[in-house]
Amino acid sequence: MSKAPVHVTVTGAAGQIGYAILFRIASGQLLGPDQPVVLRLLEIEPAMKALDGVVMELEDCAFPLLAGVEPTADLKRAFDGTSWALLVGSIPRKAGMERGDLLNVNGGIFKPQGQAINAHAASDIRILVIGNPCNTNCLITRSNASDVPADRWFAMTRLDQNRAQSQLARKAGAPVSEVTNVTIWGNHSATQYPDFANAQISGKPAPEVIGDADWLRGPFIEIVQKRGAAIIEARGLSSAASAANAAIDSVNSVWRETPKGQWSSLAVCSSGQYGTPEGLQYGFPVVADGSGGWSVVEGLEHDDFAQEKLRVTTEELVSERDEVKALGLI
Ligand code: NAX
Repeated sequence: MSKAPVHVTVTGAAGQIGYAILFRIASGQLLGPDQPVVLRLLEIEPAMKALDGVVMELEDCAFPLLAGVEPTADLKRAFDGTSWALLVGSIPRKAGMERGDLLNVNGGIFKPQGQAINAHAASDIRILVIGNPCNTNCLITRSNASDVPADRWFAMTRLDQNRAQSQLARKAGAPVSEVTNVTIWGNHSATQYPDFANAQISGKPAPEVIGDADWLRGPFIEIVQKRGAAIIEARGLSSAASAANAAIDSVNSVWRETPKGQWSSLAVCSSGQYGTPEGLQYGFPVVADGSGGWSVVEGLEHDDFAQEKLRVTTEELVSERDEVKALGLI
């Protein structure tokens, strides 16, 4: 092993997504097949015993790239010297919970995590927020870590992108690898806009290949927006392996160079692109340069239908931001 290990923090590590992602990180799928990693695993006290079991299983895999594992319920230890923080642990919305309650309870998780990242993480720290509501949880965390530059923060819209790609491929009868340039605009929620109009299938506009505008504007969007609920209905549990997979894809899309002419979906800190309010953690098409830099793809066109979808998802993110501001979380 010639490279120095990179420290990767995963919060909520004893949960479902934790169980699906840790083994993939330790096997080299997050940061590459020659990059040793140290896993820093954060859990709450009641889940520490379960986490110990996961750590035993990690040991039992004898991963050559796994240079260390640090299970902890302490924020300082969890983020000490870490270069990638995958914030998974959160409290999802439960039946009867108002949005304000949800944002407040998550503020109690993400505000101190932001402060701990600010105080203890490595200077090259990058953060991907997966725990829902992930855009606004990311906003809360970022707002409490003022020394970490805004371009280091990402919230996960990649699962929605992957879902949309698969649906388009299926409808077109094309291999999923031929579907590119799918953007999830706005919030990772039921208001997200999966942009079929700018997507491509084998390099051609997806609407032209599919030839069914009604399906694209109706069932397609609805399937993608409600896929999470459909999985809960079928499995009795929320998406975990596909969410872990999307987190791995998201991180790879930040550090690897984006293939020429393509882009991927990430929610990043808006600097006003496409007329969005600055500072929102907003789903955009993003390209990465392969050395840690990235930018939002500009100049994509939106017709009236798309503009209305963007208006709705933007409005939702603005109202979430207003609520967390009123709660004193940002
Ligand atoms: P689980 O309930 O299986 O696991 C969550 C874990 O987080 C638990 O082990 C819990 O003890 C831990 N936890 C709670 N508070 C914590 C804290 N303060 N510090 C550290 N750990 C804490 O949920 P799981 O299925 O793994 O999902 C985790 C989150 O991902 C949920 O918020 C879920 O809504 C969200 N998702 C986000 C997706 C996305 O595309 N952005 C898709 C999948 C998933 O629904």
